[in-house]
Amino acid sequence: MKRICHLIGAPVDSGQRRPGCLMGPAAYRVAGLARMLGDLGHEVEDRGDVALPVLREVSCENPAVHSLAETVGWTEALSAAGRAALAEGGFPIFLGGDHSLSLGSVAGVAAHAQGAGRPLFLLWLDAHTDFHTPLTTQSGNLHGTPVAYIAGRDGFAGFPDFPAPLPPGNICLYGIRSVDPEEHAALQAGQIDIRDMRVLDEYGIVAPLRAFLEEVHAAEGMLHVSLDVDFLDPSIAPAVGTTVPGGTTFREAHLVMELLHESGLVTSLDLVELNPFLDERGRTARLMVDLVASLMGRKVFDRPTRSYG
Ligand code: NNH
Ligand code: MN
Ligand code: MN
Ligand code: MN
Repeated sequence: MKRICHLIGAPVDSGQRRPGCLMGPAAYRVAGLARMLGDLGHEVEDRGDVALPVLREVSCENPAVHSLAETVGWTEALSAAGRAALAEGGFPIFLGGDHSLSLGSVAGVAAHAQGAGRPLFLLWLDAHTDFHTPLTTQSGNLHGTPVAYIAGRDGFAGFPDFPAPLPPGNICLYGIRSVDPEEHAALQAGQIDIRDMRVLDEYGIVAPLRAFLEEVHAAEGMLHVSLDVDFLDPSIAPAVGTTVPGGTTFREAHLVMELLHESGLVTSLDLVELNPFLDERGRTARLMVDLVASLMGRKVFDRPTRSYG
């Protein structure tokens, strides 16, 4: 299926403390993202980088939290950008930027889905669950919070209300291997699907993902995919501030992307946490572009596969 890809640069660095993610959008452009999408037959509109609006003063009871006003500013600006892209019939691809950008990208997508009367599903490809609220985070890094915001947890004073929070059954956290105690307690109490590495080791990459995709298909849902670089094993993707051993391999990650392509269900995408300052001659940026190629239809042979449509 030919898409109109809207590239939305999100040079967000305020959700963590290791400067460099702001260079992510430039690195994806240098690595040839637009050319690759064009070669696959898609239309590409590079909307440039979103700018941070004038900031309001916002405060938080948790003294550990930093860069709150910036994060709220990015949330509002990126939400508007994502919503506009979908309203124009585009397929938004957010070029991050750290994972706090998903507070905005998913809010915009959720607003659109609500208007269109379609349920939204979320596939979170990450080593981490990002299920803190600003009140529970110990690191104070707000890139660890978007899933909680999307699920409608309390504690986001100062942020816009999340439009139509996702029911837990619509969220799948996949590739997980690092969870903080507060996140663990909150997730233990809820019903979010957690496909941690233990599950993927036992059942493989395919079955747990297909089960989730079947649910999206059955509900005629929209599907937002959020791809954190640390979903990948650090040996193949070193350009990230929070490496965690035991991540997905090159082929496992591509297989996830290939299954997503075949499903035809994905309607928006985040590429997050790439820190080009930590990269080795651009290899992580190039791998991320390569994974997007698989998600957008590149394959070795075109043969009939399982279809959901
Ligand atoms: N859970 C940790 C925190 O909140 C780490 C989050 N870091 C991430 N998330 N990279 O994907 O600080
Ligand atoms: Mn993350
Ligand atoms: Mn992560
Ligand atoms: Mn489910």
